[in-house]
Amino acid sequence: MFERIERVPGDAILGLIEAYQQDSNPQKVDLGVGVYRDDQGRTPVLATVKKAEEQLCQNEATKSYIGSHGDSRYTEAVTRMVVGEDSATLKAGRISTTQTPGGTGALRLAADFLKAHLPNRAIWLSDPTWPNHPAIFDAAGIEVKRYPYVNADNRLDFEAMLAALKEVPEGDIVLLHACCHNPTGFDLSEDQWHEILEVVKSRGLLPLIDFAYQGFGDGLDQDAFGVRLFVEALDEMLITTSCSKNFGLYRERTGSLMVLAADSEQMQNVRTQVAIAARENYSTPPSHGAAVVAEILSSQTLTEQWKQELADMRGRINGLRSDFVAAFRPHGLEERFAFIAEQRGMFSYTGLSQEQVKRLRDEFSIYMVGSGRANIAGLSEESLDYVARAIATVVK
Ligand code: PLP
Ligand code: TYF
Repeated sequence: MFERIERVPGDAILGLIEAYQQDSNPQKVDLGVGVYRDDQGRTPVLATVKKAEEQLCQNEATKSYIGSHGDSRYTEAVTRMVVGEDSATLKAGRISTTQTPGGTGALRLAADFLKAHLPNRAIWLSDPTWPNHPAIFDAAGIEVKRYPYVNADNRLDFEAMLAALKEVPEGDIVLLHACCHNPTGFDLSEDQWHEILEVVKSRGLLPLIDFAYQGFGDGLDQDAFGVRLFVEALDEMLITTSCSKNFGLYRERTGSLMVLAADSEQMQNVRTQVAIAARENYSTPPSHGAAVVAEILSSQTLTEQWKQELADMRGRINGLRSDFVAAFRPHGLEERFAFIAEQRGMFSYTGLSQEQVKRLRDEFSIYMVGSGRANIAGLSEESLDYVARAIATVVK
């Protein structure tokens, strides 16, 4: 029965991990998969996560299932972190939060919920976006469409984005990246968020904001600007979140789906349907990562320490961005690559072609995604000059 099943290439981003591991060049540099790295190229467990785990190990009383919506200590804490302590929408009981297996699980849960209850609506994604976005919505049976995001000069094309959104049919779903846009690193300014909001309102669109990098751009509150603006201005929207990056919990699969409804009555109705979608998908979420986050966010001391760890990660990335631009100076390319310091989050769309990316890999053992996306956190003070020189070579 399986003889007709064809082999397919795996995820291009994850495939880079293996290719990099097999490269024996001691100068090799991994700018591929989006995980944070320290100056030694490691992705260590955060100290606050270790402490929380020790406490859990001592105190955890059961491994019995948690409910479909997960651990309320976790969901309440992440909701406050995302929408802010003073959110009127939160106080009005209009937000339902469900713990999910990572941000990816939240996206799939959102997709299944939307497919079941709002059929025949397309979802609009930025072009480009994270490749798993179209894959997930397509797999759930939702039609995927695109709005432009960058222009031919590799800059944010806000005018084109806005113009395209003004043409989206009423009631369609629009996916927006809250911050640290993957793969480009280009984020919306506060004014631009306001402009998008006006279009969303006037066309009656349903926003789904993917918030996978809170705290990796400019700060926990700063990165939430667009999300909070929308949460207080709209009756209905969805938010997917992830603790993979900001708590470094990648493999523990820790995320959430938030659904906003017009009033608390509708929120409760929606909530029962999200639970059904979860049950049909994976039943109940894994516990450990969310328990760690709850442990940290319920202790003032741990929270302060975690915020410092997060600030250190963010500071290292933003420092590398300006140092990287400076490393292009001896090659006369500082101006050409100045945009790297303006981008936010782990990723930079470098504007390099597929061919140039291939040369970097073949001739210099520098690995980045074929689209020209580089994980800035994969650089180190030691490799900056080597990478800048290699890029100077392939662009000349
Ligand atoms: N959304 C975006 C844009 C991402 O880049 C990622 C991955 O890192 C996710 C969602 C989901 O991440 P995870 O499933 O690891 O929490
Ligand atoms: O874009 C990235 O590199 C991260 C990690 O299937 C990732 O978001 C990449 C591919 C994938 C899952 C996670």
